[in-house]
Amino acid sequence: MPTPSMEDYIEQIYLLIEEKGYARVSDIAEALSVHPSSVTKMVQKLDKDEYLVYEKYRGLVLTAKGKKIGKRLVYRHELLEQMLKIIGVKDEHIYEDVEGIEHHLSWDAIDRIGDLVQYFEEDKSRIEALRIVQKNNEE
Ligand SMILES: [Mn+2]
Repeated sequence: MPTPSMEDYIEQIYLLIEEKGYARVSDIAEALSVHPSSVTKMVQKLDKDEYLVYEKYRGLVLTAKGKKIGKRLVYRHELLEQMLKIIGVKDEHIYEDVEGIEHHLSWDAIDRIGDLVQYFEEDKSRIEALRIVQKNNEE
């Protein structure tokens, strides 16, 4: 199992490859606000653990295992953003809150949150009903 830090890297590398077709050490460093030397170190570890293949001059490619996990990590991040939005968390808090919780939930909890998001999305009047509760609690 990847550590939280490894998960952040795999997630970001997956996103970069999806968006740009490649992931450079400098892009990863910028996206994660870390020093390029930290990226190089982590990329070597991820290579050793077979999440990716790192070739100094050709760049970096996710293995099937890396892609599979990367896809789930991006899904988890997006699902948690959706959930926080539905329950009415302010936009300016959503990204940081997701970064704070995403590594600490079981996949069971993620699947149940998936059910919850589906429950609200299937019938928007449920979201409106929640907003009424929230409005009453404010007063
Ligand atoms: Mn994330």
